[in-house]
Amino acid sequence: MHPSALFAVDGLLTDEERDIRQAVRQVCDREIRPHVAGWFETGELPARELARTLGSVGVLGMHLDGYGCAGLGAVAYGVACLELEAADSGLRSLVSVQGSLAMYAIWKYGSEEQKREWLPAMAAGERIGCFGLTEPDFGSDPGGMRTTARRDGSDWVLNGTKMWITNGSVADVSVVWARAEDGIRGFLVPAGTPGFAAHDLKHKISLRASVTSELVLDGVRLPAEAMLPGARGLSGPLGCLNEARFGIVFGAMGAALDCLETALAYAAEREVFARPLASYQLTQAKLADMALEVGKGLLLAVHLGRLKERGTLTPELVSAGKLNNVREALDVARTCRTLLGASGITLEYPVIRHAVNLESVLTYEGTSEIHALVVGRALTGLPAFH
Ligand code: TGC
Ligand code: FAD
Repeated sequence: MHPSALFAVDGLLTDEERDIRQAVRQVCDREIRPHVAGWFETGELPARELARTLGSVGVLGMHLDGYGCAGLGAVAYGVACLELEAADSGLRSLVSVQGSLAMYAIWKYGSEEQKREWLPAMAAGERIGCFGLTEPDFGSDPGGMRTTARRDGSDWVLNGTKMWITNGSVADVSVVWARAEDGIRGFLVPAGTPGFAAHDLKHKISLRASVTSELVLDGVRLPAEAMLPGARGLSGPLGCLNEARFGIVFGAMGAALDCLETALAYAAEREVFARPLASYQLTQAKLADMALEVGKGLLLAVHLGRLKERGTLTPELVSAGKLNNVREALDVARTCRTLLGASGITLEYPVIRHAVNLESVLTYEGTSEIHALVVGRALTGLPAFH
């Protein structure tokens, strides 16, 4: 039995959602799976080519309406994230940052001109975006950011450094959050603007099939129209994070499912003490526990998706979903790794790649501790961040 069949989760999807899931899986099987271990090993990703491929199947900004976007539902977007992350978290990251962070920021807070200029090309994968919130000294606490936006006549001048930015050096446009006189504001910084530079961060041992960069803003001069008019305060960037975190609730279960499928197949083939590994009670207990966690995680993801489609999904629930599903996916990946023995540490199987990727997923888009504190605040009414 396929692990996701245990809880009959497929039956909760519409025909359209199942078709989308199948279409994304086919693209991953054709364009990503044969190469992804190699990209991970070399730490090099053909991001531009991949963006075009992903744009051609319509997954970039697929949950947004208009401007070349498909306007699909939350669960449809979720199952696409699931299939992408079953291939590699880095691919889901590319899509999350493009669609849920950069495009969403423009779609939600941008002017009509900004939307028309950027969204259709970004949906097609012709242009890439990134989202610069984190700084070297302010990750969990973005409200402390030091990047500033100062008025000079009608222009803006930006100074500061952003750190750990996915798609940074390949982006045509960076959505940069900076402190202005009236609070935190978002700015669209086109690549090549004088004073702007992006440097890739090397020596990662997680999320290697993903571009991660530092953004340097040294007196970057922008016209007045570069500011996103609809966002003021921390609620601007945090509103985008809700979108991307939602995709991860599904995505993490994709990585977990890929590990579980690999471990099931391996345990059926591998003989230890003259019997298949799968025939031992200890193995079956591990497999059963993992199938339960994946099943529960999928049910939670679909439930949150349906709430989002009804407009009743709250940030606390998104935090609960991200906290649970990433934590459990990482646990599943580590347990699957044990079932593969020494083979589990090689890139011949996807398991260790998923496990080390999920270490990043546990940290970005709000660490597990931050999400626990968000849920804790919702339960007690007492904020414990400071
Ligand atoms: P706090 O006082 O709670 O709130 C400040 C303002 O923000 C509003 N707000 C939210 N709005 C929308 N959605 C949410 N989830 C929101 N949470 C808070 C809040 O209502 C308030 O609005 P207003 O109008 O009253 O001013 O803020 P705080 O400074 O105490 O911080 C709260 C905390 C810690 C939860 C928040 O700072 C946080 O979430 N920190 C984690 C930062 C984070 O997740 N960074 C991610 C960077 S992007 C990334 O990692 C991309 S990875 C690549 C990929 O996705 O693949
Ligand atoms: P810190 O905030 O310094 O946290 C260190 C530890 O302290 C963590 O365990 C944390 O949970 C804990 N901690 C923090 N506050 C508290 C508290 N109040 N109580 C208890 N414990 C606490 N950011 C972007 O803006 N855009 C991107 O595209 C992006 N992509 C990323 C890609 C990768 C591969 C990675 C690894 C990160 C990316 N990030 C991005 C940054 C990411 O969002 C931050 O790393 C994350 O928010 C945590 O910030 P930090 O690393 O500064 O850790």
